[in-house]
Amino acid sequence: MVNEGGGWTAIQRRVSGSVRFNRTWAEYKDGFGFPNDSYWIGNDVIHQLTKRRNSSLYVSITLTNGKRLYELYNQFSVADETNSYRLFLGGPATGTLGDSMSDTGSSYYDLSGMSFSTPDRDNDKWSGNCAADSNNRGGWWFNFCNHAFLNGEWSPELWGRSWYPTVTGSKQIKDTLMMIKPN
Ligand SMILES: [Ca+2]
Repeated sequence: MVNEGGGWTAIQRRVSGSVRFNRTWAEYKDGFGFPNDSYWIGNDVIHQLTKRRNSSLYVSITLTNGKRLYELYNQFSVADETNSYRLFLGGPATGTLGDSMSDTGSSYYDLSGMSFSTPDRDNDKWSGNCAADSNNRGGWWFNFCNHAFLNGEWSPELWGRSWYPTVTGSKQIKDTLMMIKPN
């Protein structure tokens, strides 16, 4: 578990292509990767960390030009496996990325309330499987499908919509980070 200081725990980090994110339900459940490299902490751990207390979610994306963008959500929690790790995200969101997860302006892309999907487990609202689609190939709380997605294959130019519309043509991405903290 990675403590970023100030009580923050990193649940996701991408800094290179050394760790694949095209993984199964079981792998996203348990987590994978390396704390000081790229990793997913694991859906069971995220649930345990957020089940009792209100938590905040902080997302940051550093672009290849060095510019770092962020978004902060004041309410974040993930249900247990029985409930398919359903996401709850509350606002208002603040930051420089813009809200591409919770209130996108389109009910097709709002991720709050969505179950987690992986390439081998389709829980999304689309007729296909967003997690297995060539634009994505990774686990996430897909709807129909997404305006935000940070678990795609490296390098990021392969990601369909990493953080639409602020970060498109995703080859701009140098690294990503998702952290949580109890409120
Ligand atoms: Ca589907």
